[in-house]
Amino acid sequence: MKLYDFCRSSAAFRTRIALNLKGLTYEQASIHLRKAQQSAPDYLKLNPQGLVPALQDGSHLLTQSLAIIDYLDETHPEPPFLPKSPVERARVRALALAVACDIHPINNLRILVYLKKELKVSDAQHDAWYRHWIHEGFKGLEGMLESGGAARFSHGDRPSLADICLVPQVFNAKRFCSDADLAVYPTIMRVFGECMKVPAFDAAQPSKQPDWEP
Ligand SMILES: N[C@@H](CCC(=O)N[C@@H](CS)C(=O)NCC(=O)O)C(=O)O
Repeated sequence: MKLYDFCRSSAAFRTRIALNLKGLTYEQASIHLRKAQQSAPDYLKLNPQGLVPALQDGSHLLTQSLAIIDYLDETHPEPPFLPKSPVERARVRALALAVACDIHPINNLRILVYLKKELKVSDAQHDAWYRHWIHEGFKGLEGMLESGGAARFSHGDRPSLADICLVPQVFNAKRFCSDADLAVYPTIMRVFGECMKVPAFDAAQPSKQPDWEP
């Protein structure tokens, strides 16, 4: 398998965690977002949305991290990313979607670039935007996690789709929010700490990727 990837992309980071949890080996092709390689004609032929990740599996080219993760879960069922019961599956999906649909998209690179280049916001306004949406999103996520009780991970005692989405979002948050800012989300940060003890999560982090540059 070949993953079209970028070290700092949190959607690609989700996919790396999923591949690692399944114990799958994969080749990485770096699409440098700051150099706008996602908009290069050759890449747009692969993914017309101009986003990473994309995953090539044989003759299949898959896009959208959650669709890729579902595909991996369906083709390699162990360990499963979702619990068995419908109500628990719904909870895990809700936690994952709270990140992937409600937090991540509004702080994505192209949004931030538009704010700066087209709307001419200052650096301070740009950073305020970023932090505002992290806090709005994390307040809700913290409450959703708290209501699930004192599990080791987001749901239960093994990593799920919810953790696969949560960890990259915390990495993103740490770029603009201090540890003190994030300490007001003790459940998110505790679950994040538990996940990072798992080698599949640790190996997927941005600074451990071949295309990492600080
Ligand atoms: N919903 C998509 C989001 C993909 C996405 O937004 N990727 C970002 C990096 S995390 C990207 O490629 N951004 C390029 C850009 O904004 O120009 C997914 O989950 O795969």
